[in-house]
Amino acid sequence: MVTKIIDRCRLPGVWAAVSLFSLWSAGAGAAVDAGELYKKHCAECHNPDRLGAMGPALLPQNLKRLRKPAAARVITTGRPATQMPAFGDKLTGEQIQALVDFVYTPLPEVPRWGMKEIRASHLTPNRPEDLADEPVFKADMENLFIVVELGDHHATLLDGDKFEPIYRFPTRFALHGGPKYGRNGRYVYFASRDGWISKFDIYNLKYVAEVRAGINTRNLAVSADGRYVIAANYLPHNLVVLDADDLQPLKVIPAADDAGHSSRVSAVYTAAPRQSFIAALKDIPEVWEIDYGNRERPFSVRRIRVKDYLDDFFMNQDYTRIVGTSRSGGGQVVDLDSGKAVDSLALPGMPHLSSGITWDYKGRRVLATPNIKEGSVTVIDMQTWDMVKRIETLGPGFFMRSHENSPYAWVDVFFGPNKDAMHVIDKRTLEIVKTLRPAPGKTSAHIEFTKDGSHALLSIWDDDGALIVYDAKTLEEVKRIPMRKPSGKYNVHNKLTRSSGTSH
Ligand code: DHE
Repeated sequence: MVTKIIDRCRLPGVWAAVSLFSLWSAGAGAAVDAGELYKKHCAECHNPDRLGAMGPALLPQNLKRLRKPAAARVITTGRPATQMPAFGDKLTGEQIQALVDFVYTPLPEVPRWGMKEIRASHLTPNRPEDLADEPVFKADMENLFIVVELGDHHATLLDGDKFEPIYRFPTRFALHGGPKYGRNGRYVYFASRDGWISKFDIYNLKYVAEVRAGINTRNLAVSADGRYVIAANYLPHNLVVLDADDLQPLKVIPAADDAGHSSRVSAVYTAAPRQSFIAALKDIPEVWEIDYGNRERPFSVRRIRVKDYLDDFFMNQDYTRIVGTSRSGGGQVVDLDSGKAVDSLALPGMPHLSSGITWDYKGRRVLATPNIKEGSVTVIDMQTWDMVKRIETLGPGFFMRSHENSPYAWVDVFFGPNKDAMHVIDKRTLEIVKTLRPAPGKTSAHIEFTKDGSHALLSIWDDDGALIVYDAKTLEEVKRIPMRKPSGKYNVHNKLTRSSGTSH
C-alpha cells in the first residue's frame, strides 16, 4: 500500500506550499496490535512508515548491530544520550516484544532514494541573480550566530556584538548536527534528520537552494574550498556529494565494504588541510577518507580499516589523527596518514567525542570530552593518550565548549536530576570553579563563545526556553533572550577558523 504523507516543513512564499511525498506503509505481516502500538508510541519520532524522523529509521537493515533482546531493553529503559524515553512503565513485556518483532520485520518495499529521486527533489526558491552581493543589514559578519530552535523548527540569526536577533526563519523538521558555513560565512547549510539539505544566504536572509539527499540523514560537511557539500545518511546507506553552489547532486557514494555489506554512515567531517572528507561507518569497521581536492579522481574513497565500529569520533587540530569510540566502550587512535590504529584508549563512560575540545595544560595538549553514560569529563594527554584526569560532574553531559581567549571550559549536565546545571571548569587546574543553574528544573545545555571569547551563550533547552548570554570572565548573566528550545548555536568566526574550543 502506498500512503501519502505531508512534508512537515514550513517555508516562506510559494516554496512554503506543503509538498506531498510518497512513502510506503509499514507493517505487513506483523501483528495488528503491534502496528497500533507502533502508531501510538513510536510513529511520531520514528515516522509512521518506520523511515526515521527525530528518531532513527526502524528497519532490519538499520538495526543490524542491535540484537532483539537489546532492542527490548532500549524500549523498556530508554537510550542514553538520545530523546528515546523508557516505556517499561507503559507497556507490558509482551507488548514490548511485539514491538521488537514489528520493527525487525522487513518493509514490503524500502523506498528507493537514488540520484533520480534526489534530482527530482531539488528546489531553488531564489535565483542568485536576484540577490545582493552585500549584506542587507549591518553587523560584524564574523560575529554572527545561527541559533537552531528545535521547539518550533526555526533558526535565529543573532548579532554577536549586540546580542539582538537579526532575523528568525523557519527550517526543515528536526535539524540535527551543526549547520556549516561556506564562502566566508555568507552561506549556511543545514541538514534535517529526514534528509533535507538547505542552503541559506545570510547576506539576503533567504534560502537559495534545497535538496532531499536521503531519507534519514546524520549530518553534513562543507569542503574547505567551499565547492562541495556532503551528506552522511543512515538511509539509504550512502554519502551524497552536492555542488555547494546550487545543491545539485554530483555523486552518490554507496557505503559498503569490499564484500558488498552495506552500512549506515555515523558522520562526516571536513579535514581542511587534507582537502578531504572523513567519514566513519556505523556497521563496518572502516573509516573513509574522501578526496575532494583531486580533480582527476574527485571523491575517490580511501578505506582505513579500524579495530571496531566508530559511532563517534574526534579529529585533532592538524587532522593527522582521529580518536574514535564505539558504543560498546572501546576507544582507538587512528593515524590518517599511515591508515593504522596507533593506540587504544579505555573510555568506559561513552565519551561524546564529536563534542571534545582541546587546550594546552602544563605544556601538553589535552583533549577533554564529556561522557554520556557517567557523570564525568575525561581529560586525555594527546601525546601519550593517557588519562590526565577524570573530573566528576553532577551527571552525564553532552556538550563541552571553550575558546582560545578564555581560561574556562563549560560542560553541561544534560541527563538526570541535575540537568539544569552547567559546570565551569578552570582549564589551568582542571577543577570545577562554578556551577550555574540559570533556570531551575529546565535543561541548560550547549555553550558557544563569541568571536573574541568575551561572552558565552547558553541554551535553556525548553519550549519556553531562552538563550542566556554570560560574561565569560565574571561568569555573570548579561542578557536573556526568550527562544523556543534553542539547541545548538554556531559562531561564524569560531567555526570558520576551526577554534579549538568548539566543534568543527
Ligand atoms: Fe547529536 C551533533 C550524533 C542525539 C543534538 N550529533 C552531532 C554529531 C553527531 C551526533 C555525530 C556531529 C555532527 C555535526 O555536527 O556535523 N546525536 C548523535 C547520536 O548518535 C545521538 C546520540 C543519537 C541520535 O539520535 O542520533 C545524538 N543529538 C542527539 C540528541 O538527542 C540531541 C540532544 C537533540 C537532537 O537534535 O536530536 C542532539 N547533536 C545535537 C546537536 C549537535 C549534534 C545540537 C551539534 C553540536 C555542535 O555544537 O556542533
